[in-house]
Amino acid sequence: MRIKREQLQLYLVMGSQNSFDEPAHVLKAAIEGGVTLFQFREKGEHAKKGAERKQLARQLQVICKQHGVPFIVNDDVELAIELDADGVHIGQDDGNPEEVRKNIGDKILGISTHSVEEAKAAVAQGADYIGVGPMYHTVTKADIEEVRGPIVIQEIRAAGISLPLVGIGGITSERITAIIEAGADGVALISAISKSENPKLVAEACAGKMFLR
Ligand code: 3NM
Repeated sequence: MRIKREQLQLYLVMGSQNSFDEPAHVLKAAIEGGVTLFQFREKGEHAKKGAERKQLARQLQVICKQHGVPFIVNDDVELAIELDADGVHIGQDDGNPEEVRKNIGDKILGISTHSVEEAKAAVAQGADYIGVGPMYHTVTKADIEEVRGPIVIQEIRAAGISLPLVGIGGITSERITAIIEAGADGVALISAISKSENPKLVAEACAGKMFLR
């Protein structure tokens, strides 16, 4: 087991484009509030590039290390290897998972899925956990799939897939219970925490919803 289910309980995904405040401040506060896993997702129109992007990744990785929170890199296998990150998270269009696994060896591999079929494929491809989304409508990601909600998680569990799993997309603290009850081990959030005025308080509220199963 490269990742424990408990580590997926409250998964913060963030890049500088997602926060008004310094990402380092947001991350520290969110970890204090109970975030258990972090994904560096510096992506999109306003994302940092090159050396600046790498510098931010290192800064956030240090904060994660100081608090014992695994640091996952979105998409960029090369960066994950260079920084010796704890893992990589890839989407359906981000390259061949088997190849990624070969390149990252024993690091954590997360795969975004949207259906039972994709979840089955992710298991076969050696994912350590899957993200399932979008749970709800979100403006954070431009190219989201159809919103079907927590029912997709129920379908994945009913198909016998027991892989560690988080729901993602439009999740707020009020929506966590439905996702956990559907069979998720945790939730992945961006804006509810990263764009909050008080990330620590929001993370605490989210963490308080996690001890249900
Ligand atoms: N992936 P927020 S939805 C990064 O459906 C991402 O796979 C999704 O941001 C998917 O918590 C999403 O602000 C955005 O809604 C999540």
